Amino acid sequence: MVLNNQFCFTVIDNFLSDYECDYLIELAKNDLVRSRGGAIRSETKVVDARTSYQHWLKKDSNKIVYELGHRVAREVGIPFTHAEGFQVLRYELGQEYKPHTDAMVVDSEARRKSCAGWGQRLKTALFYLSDVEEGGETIFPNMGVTVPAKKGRMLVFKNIDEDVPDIPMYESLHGSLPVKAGVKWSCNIW
Ligand code: PD2
Ligand code: ZN
Repeated sequence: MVLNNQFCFTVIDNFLSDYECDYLIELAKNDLVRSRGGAIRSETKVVDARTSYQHWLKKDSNKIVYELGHRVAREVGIPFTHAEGFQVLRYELGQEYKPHTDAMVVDSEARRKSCAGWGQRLKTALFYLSDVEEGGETIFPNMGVTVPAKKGRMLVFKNIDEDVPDIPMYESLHGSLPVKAGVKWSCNIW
C-alpha cells in the first residue's frame, strides 16, 4: 500500500512458515535480556517506554537464518550486506514499545558518525512469530493504522525519504501496544 507519494507500507501474511517462527523463538528464548531504547549504541539504556525482552541473532548465525535474511532482503529491496542482525522480541502481559521511529534524527556529531558507519535505518521489516490472545498490535498513530499481530505475518515500512535522510518520515512513527492476554513474540531486521 502506498499511502502518499513517499511512504510505503506492506503487509504479507505467511511470509514466515510456522517452522521458521518457532525456530527463531527457540534460538532466542534462553538468552533474553531487557530491551533498551536509544538511537545509537552509546546512547542506549533501559527505558520505561520499551519493556520487552530480546535477543540479537547474527544474520549469518546458521543456514536457516542466513537464507531467511536473503529472502527478506529481496522482498524489501535492500542488499543483505546492509542489514543488521535479527532482533527477536518477547512481550509479556502489559509489555509494550511506545511510539518511536526506527530511524534517527541526525542532530549530533555522534549520530552523524554512527550514520556514516552503520547507516540510517531506511526500512524496517517486522515479523510476528506468534499470535497474541489480546493486544500487542503495531500502531502507526500518525496514519491511524493498526496492524494485528498474526503468526508468520511480515510488515515492511519505510523510515526515511531519501531526499531528507537526516529525519525519520512523519508517517513512520510506530509502536507496539501493550499485550493484554497471552505472549507476543516478534522479530525485526533493518
Ligand atoms: O514488536 C513490535 O511490534 C515492534 C513494534 C515497533 C517492534 C519495534 N517497533 C522495534 O523493535 O523497533
Ligand atoms: Zn520500532
